[in-house]
Amino acid sequence: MTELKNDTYLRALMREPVDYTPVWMMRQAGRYLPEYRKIRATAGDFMSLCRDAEFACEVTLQPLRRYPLDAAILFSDILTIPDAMGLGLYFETGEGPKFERPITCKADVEKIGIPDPEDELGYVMNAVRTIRKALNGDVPLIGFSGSPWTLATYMVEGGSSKAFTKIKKMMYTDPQTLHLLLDKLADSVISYLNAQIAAGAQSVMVFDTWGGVLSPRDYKDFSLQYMAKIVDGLTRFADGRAVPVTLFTKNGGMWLEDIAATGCDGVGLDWTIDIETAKARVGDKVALQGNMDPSMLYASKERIEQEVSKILAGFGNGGTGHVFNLGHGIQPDVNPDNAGYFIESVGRLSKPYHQK
Ligand code: 1CP
Repeated sequence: MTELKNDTYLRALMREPVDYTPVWMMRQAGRYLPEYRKIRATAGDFMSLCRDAEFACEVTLQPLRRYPLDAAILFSDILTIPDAMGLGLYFETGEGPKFERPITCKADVEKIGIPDPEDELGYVMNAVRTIRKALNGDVPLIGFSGSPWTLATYMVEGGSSKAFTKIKKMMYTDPQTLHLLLDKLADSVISYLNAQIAAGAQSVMVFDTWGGVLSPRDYKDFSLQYMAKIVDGLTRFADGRAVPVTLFTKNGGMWLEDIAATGCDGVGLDWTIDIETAKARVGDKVALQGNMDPSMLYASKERIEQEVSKILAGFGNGGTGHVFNLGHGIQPDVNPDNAGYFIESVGRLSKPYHQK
């Protein structure tokens, strides 16, 4: 068992008392930081950065050197699983991720296997072990994965999408094939996240970035059902303490009760729901993570501070069970000083909510 110097993030997710509201930022390692751009240029491309444990460790730690963050997040990507399944991930400059061999039919789905996390995905586990050692118990390390539905959108569309026509066509014309794919993905995510936990991740988060493009019924059948299977299959205790699990469906505010009912510890919120409303609906069952609009970081320091105050007040007194975050990833053209001001404001303004 390792002694953690700052376990505020883990305590808040388990709804235990804390001295202030912990904070981290989705995509906190990334292009808005000049030191990230420098290492990325040295590595050559994004996947070379992920495949090299020393590089991945360095970029994970960069935001922690600048800001008083309460958690580190593994530097990797959700698309490592489909890549390990043989789909051939590549990045075209300025165009985002693409696959050489997308999934088009049942035969394609039948061909793919569950990747071995210590073999095809061994580079991710090496990064987890390297980062955990380098963190030296300062703050906890968050491991992560995409949700089966979100991974499937990239695998069937062949990359990023706006209308999701290919996967929706499959959903409405050949649902069995899609369910077969989602089930294989759920098994892969369980084995991948459990391996991250065994390698040293102290909390895990599932990103369901595209669950919110589904109708309520389809969300339950094609996304939530598989996230619930994942929650059931995860290691929930390691290294002498609980390993909290957070589920984040972007645009999922309608389904908070259903998400909380999976048995997860934390629910990630985007900015399209008031945290006060979310707390009233599910705050007795789960912790909440969020939920400032990432574009607020373009605003003045006064405006950022005002928004942080509103969100803290919305969550209210007895403020445990809140992990402050943005409602989605930080934008690459944000001024790093504004991110710093945001993080510092959460620490300073949240203390009164936690006085005993
Ligand atoms: O340097 C570069 O050009 C690469 C940009 C980049 C980065 C920094 C990509 C490609 N991935 C990442 C890192 C990443 N991705 C992390 C690192 C840890 C951190 O938060 O600091 C994480 C957690 C992710 C997760 C991820 N990748 C998600 C889920 C979260 C979200 O933002 O919604 C998704 C949807 C992806 C796919 C992906 N990978 C990369 C890009 C540009 C995208 C998005 C493409 C799209 O919009 O469809």
